[in-house]
Amino acid sequence: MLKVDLNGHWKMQEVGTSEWLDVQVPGSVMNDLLQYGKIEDPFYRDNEKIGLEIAAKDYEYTRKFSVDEEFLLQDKILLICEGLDTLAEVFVNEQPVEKTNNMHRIYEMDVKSFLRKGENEITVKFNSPTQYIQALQEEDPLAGVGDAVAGYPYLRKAHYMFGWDWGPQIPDMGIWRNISIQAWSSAKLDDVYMTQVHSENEVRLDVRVKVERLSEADNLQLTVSLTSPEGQVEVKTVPVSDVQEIITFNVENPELWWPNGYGKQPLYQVEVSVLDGNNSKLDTKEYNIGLRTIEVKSVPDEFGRSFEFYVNGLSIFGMGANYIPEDNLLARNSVEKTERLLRDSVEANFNMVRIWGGGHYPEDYFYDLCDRLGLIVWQDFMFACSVYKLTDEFLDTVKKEVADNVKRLRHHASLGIWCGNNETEEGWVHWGWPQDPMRKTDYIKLFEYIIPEMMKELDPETFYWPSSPTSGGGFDQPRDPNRGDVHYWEVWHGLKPFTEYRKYFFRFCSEFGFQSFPSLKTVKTFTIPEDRNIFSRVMETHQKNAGANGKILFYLSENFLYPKDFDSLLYTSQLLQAEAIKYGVEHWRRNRGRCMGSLYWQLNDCWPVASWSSIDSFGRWKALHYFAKKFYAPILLSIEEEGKTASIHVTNDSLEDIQGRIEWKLRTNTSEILKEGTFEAKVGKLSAEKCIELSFKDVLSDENMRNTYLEAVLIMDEEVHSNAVVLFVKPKHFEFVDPQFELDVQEEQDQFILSVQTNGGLAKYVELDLEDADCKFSDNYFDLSKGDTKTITIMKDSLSETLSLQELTKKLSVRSIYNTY
Ligand code: BMA
Repeated sequence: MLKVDLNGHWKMQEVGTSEWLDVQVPGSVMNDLLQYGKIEDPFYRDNEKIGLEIAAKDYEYTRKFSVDEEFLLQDKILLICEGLDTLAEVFVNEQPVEKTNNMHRIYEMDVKSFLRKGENEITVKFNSPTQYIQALQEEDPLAGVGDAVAGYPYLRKAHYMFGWDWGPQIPDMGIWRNISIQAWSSAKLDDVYMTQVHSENEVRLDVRVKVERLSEADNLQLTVSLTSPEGQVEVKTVPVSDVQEIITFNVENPELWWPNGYGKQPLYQVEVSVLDGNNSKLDTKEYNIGLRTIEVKSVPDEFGRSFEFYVNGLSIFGMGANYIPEDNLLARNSVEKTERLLRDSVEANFNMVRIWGGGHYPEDYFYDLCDRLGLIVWQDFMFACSVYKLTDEFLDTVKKEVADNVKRLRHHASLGIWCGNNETEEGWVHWGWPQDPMRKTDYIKLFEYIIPEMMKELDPETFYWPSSPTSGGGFDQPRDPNRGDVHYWEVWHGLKPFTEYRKYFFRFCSEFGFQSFPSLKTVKTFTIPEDRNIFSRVMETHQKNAGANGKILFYLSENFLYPKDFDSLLYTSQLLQAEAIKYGVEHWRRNRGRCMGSLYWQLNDCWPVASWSSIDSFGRWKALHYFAKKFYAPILLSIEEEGKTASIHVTNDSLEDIQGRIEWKLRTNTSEILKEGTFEAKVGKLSAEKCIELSFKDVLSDENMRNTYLEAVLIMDEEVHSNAVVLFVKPKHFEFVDPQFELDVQEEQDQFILSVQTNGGLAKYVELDLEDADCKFSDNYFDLSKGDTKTITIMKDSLSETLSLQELTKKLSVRSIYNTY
């Protein structure tokens, strides 16, 4: 296989102008214009409008490259475009090669007849995506979300680029993935597909290989090597016949791959090569695989219909969040940024991420990271919240998109489920779309017939689920709380109180969420001081969910006192969000067994915005992410308070039965102990127990409820494993006292150690922060009683800049809810 890499230096211009810019490919139009200062930062203040101005025009990219005689002599020469966004016309030496209409596809174009020896030229012209969809939408309108440019379901381009209820309307375009020309003769690897059969202490790995070969090629050999995590290599060689070859390895004592929290992530390497008669390699492909089974079981049971992930036969409680694209300008994505995001997910004890259907299929490195980190991937196909019209042309491109991506991703250890779409069945049933029977039939055809039929061929090993949420399909009550997965939005969109979560025992809650503002540091990046009021035009531009700033204020009025300033409002909004999600997750984890998963909406942001994310677009952890680290801990103590009673629960998602001591204290606002108790608790592995029910009817009056709280800790091997504090009234009615913080900072070689104490009484939601610098605290937004010392570490490598002990101490601030009013 010979290759001419076309990544790198290209020229770009707006069609019809004459100023060519020197740019990098892969890249994007808006990123290029931004680099040259031709446009302002579209994320700053209300610059978002630039997005649609740019997207209304056409752009072209061009470069020269050369090929030699040997290259031209090859039998097959293919231009391979791994990602063209989206309406591209490709020319080689001014001759039209192909037109594209799907950014999710990998295009292979035969360019042999267009090339000449020496210098050649390639030009890729991108036509305006907005003009295209507007024309089709005018002819025959398709329903979709109101926050996006109408007509977006017509184009196989990531929907969120056209706007979403957290995303700006910035539909960038360009050559967003690798581009190259590859040439070959005699043979190349066409398709490699691996399956595993697990039995006791053995895994049979079948590597199926299809070789594409030209008629005259014979004496071809196929070699496949399997390298264990320890580096032991087994090689098998077979002659290539005309049919698919199956090379089998029997791996004894396999090292199994497990999701985070359940074991390690050993990876085996598979290398497949086709060799010619002289034993020289014609083509090679490499894969990292994990030996594991992942099944999803959704079967009728006493509650309705289950929804449960099994890994290596073990039933796993899915814990994680929904992932959206990381930027509107795809050129700014990087393996480093994604690695940080996914490592932060693992730090918060995730074992799963759901790739939501309104974005794009992530890069290979995303899945490599999930393989290495133990994150099960819930993979939506890229359809969301919209009506699709299944014309022949649309169906043709969708089928190719499905095949391209399934073949690209099916070998990953982390791949747990394929899901047809996001909320499209629910849209049909609940969102008041015109009930056009043709389009409804299109839905069933695509998601319940065509794609599942393709999956039987392409990846029968991975479970396919037609939509999220669904009870199984066929427009049969997709919101049924007792069947399949559920997106629950009555808290937030329905303005119901957090307590509403406790009314449901969803089988798997794949979406639920609550918005907050990003921190002041992030807000400062897109505002000037005059903008820093949540109802200002600029703040509203960075809030895409209609009326949502009012919603935050509504929930605020239910829970907290009116905050004294803008920054306190941002902080309290994050506390509301963290409390809401914790309320739901703890409840579902207490009901482990009936409910088997919670994925909150949403992990990340694609720009600085008020949203449901737990990590903002700068990678800053909101209060929710610190909360997630605690509420997703494998061993979790939680308190379910109700009036003047409280029960203490322990959820044990570890693989060991546990035994520990639970200590509880009923305390006043100044942390005096009114009542206390200690007891031993035993909780079996992979289960949840209500350990004790406490009634405080004798001690709690309507008056002292306002200054009394319950605290409980789970101690195992003399170490606190999990702790909880509950109030018996809303925080706004609790009589907090001035905590009078005392802070001490010590420096060690790799870390700073902070000790926090309060001299007044209970400090709730204690937030540590650094002025004009970032770092990760080992814990944050915690509760602290008088008399206790909280020790927090800051690893030095998590600091955004090098700081001395003195500088860090100067930048360090601490506050709690008491300090917001
Ligand atoms: C769900 C998601 C997204 C949306 C979010 C918040 O519907 O699937 O479409 O952004 O809720 O409204």
